[in-house]
Amino acid sequence: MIDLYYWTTPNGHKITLFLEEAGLPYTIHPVDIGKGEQFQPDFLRISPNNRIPAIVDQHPKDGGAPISLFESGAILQYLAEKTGLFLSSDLRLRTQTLQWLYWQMGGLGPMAGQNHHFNVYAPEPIAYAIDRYVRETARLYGVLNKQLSGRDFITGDYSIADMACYPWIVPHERQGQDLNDFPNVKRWFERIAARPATQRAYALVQDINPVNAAHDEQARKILFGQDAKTVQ
Ligand SMILES: N[C@@H](CCC(=O)N[C@@H](CS)C(=O)NCC(=O)O)C(=O)O
Repeated sequence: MIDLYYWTTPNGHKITLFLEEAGLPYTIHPVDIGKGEQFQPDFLRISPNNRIPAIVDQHPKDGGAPISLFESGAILQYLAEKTGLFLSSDLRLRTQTLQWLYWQMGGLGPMAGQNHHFNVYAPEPIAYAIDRYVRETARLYGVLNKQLSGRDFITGDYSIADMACYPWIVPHERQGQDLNDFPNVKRWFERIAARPATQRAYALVQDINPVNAAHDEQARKILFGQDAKTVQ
């Protein structure tokens, strides 16, 4: 059994995509990040970076004590290694998949995240920041589009690299991107959206966070007012 500490955000969706595909039993513990639940001491013990997602694997492969883990890329890799699914054991394929997983973790995720921040959440529009992140997001979409040329998925078969990237392409409109400019990404996107496991993963939003309201003033303070004092 996997305990999943989750909220209905792109990084949260990565893990439900995996768990639904793999059919691993899991229990969701919602962490409403707009209400500050990521600062509860029990959660911080598992996720000291006060971010979702995090997991606790109650029955690790080695038969030892439960393992807890934060960082969505590390969680995807751990679950793939636990199950033998969505990460090839072939050295070359595995290396390719991990490379694109870390491309998402270090590039697409953070850049699209800043894009959302300046396009949607910033209290006033800052043209330079919006332009910078919309352009960089477009560049990354272009890189992904090239990689997907002649491939159904990022490294051949559906893998944890696809599961990491897909949730960050879902909000393409609010990132100022048009999928028609990236035809390979568009086909890949539609292919993943049609998977039953993807539909089950995204249907969880209705149960966990049905209103999915824009952040109110209090939530913005919690999410965007953090500094070193917040974590000390
Ligand atoms: N690199 C981390 C990023 C996680 C992250 O940014 N999570 C956001 C939601 S998508 C969060 O928990 N935010 C809470 C906060 O900002 O306090 C990962 O991939 O797990």
